Amino acid sequence: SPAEAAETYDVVVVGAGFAGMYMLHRLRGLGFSARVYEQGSGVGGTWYWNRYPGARCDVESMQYSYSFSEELQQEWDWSERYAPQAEILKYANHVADRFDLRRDIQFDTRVERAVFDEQAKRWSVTISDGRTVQAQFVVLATGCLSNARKPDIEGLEDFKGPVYHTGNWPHEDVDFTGLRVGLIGTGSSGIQSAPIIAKQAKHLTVFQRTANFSIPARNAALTAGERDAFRKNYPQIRRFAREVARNGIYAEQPDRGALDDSDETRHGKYEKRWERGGLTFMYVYNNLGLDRAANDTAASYVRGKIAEIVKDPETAKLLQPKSHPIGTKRICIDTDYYKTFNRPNVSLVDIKTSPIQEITAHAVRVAGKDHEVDALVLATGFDAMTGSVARIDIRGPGGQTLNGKWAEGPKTYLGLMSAGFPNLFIITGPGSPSVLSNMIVSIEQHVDWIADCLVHMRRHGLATMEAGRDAEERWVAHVNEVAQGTLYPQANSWYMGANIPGKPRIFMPYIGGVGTYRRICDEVAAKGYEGFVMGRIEQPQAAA
Ligand code: NA7
Repeated sequence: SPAEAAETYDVVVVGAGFAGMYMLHRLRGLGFSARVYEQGSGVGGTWYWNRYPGARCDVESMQYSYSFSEELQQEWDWSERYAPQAEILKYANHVADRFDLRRDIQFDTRVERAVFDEQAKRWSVTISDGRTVQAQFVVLATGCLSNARKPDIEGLEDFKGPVYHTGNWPHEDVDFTGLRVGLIGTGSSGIQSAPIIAKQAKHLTVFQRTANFSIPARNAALTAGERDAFRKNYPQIRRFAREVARNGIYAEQPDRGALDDSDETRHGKYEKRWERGGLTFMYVYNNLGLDRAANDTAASYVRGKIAEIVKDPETAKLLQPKSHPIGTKRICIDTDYYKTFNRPNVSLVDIKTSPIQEITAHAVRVAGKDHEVDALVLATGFDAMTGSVARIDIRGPGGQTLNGKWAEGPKTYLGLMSAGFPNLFIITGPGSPSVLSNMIVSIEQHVDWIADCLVHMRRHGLATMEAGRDAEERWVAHVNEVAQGTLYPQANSWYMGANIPGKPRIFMPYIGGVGTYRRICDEVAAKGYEGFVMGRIEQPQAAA
């Protein structure tokens, strides 16, 4: 039959970012046949697409790196405390070469469709070159922030100059010299790119809907001594990141709440953290994400800093976030963001009180005023966590679509599988810590768990595995309950799907912490994959 003639693999992996690459490496090591399809022309995923000026990881480079290979972590030299995009992409390419991954990756290829064949108990996967291949398992390594979202602003199509999205940046250099640039969006991408664009452009106009909190990165070159300190202690550092730290990042863990300290002591601690820079600003106390009054102390400290840095009081006021508790929208890490607004060639336009009316051939119109620009940069974010999965037409037994099932919000068991879709795994999916963690730590945990699971199935002659409906319901309720115990759902964030018109408001990632989550996943596996439903390979019926 044609189906039998088709290429067949044990596993099809969708995406060759950090998740897909490591998945491939593990599968090969275990003797599974695997094929990876990647829509980009190279590896790296997020770091392949997000080439905007200033793109940089906000997790320190010595920790935002694979831990699965001792040689790899000992031999790679990160040059800075926070790696710039180009260096992370170089690292991804180095990994692909070092582990000879490319021969099993087909680039420039999208997975369009995956249909579960109930008879054969395997997936038929249709790819953009028109072919259909068969696989017992499909692993979605599609990334959480990979579906760039263009805003629905009237007239955007009529704009005569170039329009760039930070998440889909051209591979050739973009030069803004002499140009008036309009930047829409002030999340991480806008905040990282504004200072660089401002230095180049004739004028930069930043259109801000929601002011965001940002902490200075204090990026610097890494010294050989700093690198060695990490390398010598990697076993402890990695273990701590996996098992103890809530977010998969090795750092001191707070042991007290913000209100347990006097005003003066607290201020002193915030000062120290601000000087040190980076994400750990938020980990000075253990209740900033839980208690509004505690959170307010950190929020008002940062608002004070903004007022100190930004000279024009009106601009400073606009830049001070007021609509959400600090950290409930992903905190930003910047280099000279607030200072950028002291430059004579930078202006800030509030589009919260009066939204952009329309974009014309040469301008962005706000409150009846035309702000003339020659180029537009959209730093408007992503259809996060579910957007890339939704672009694939996934059909389980009985023809049920994953998009249909997730219409009211994504439902998974452990973020790993969704009931009704056998043999379909998701790496860092909704319902797992994913975007609330050091992604590489979460990726490695998921890949290892999936790899162990496939070995278990092979050993026990199991053909299918699926999330049980009850287990899934309980997990969804638990994810929701844990989120409701925090301040996070108070913000209109992409964690909540709030940035996409019409997307259901559900807090998607699991906020219970990376260590706790790992223990839960390990216990489930130890209990014979409790909550999952396994199907045996059927004995062939006697032929009639
Ligand atoms: P984000 O964090 O989603 O930020 C997008 C920004 O664009 C944010 O300021 C949005 O305002 C703004 N936005 C989105 N749509 C519009 C429209 N239609 N009009 C005006 N402004 C708009 O994306 P990033 O790329 O910066 O960062 C994503 C993650 O990548 C980041 O959290 C890190 O984890 C790395 P809003 O806040 O919705 O009012």
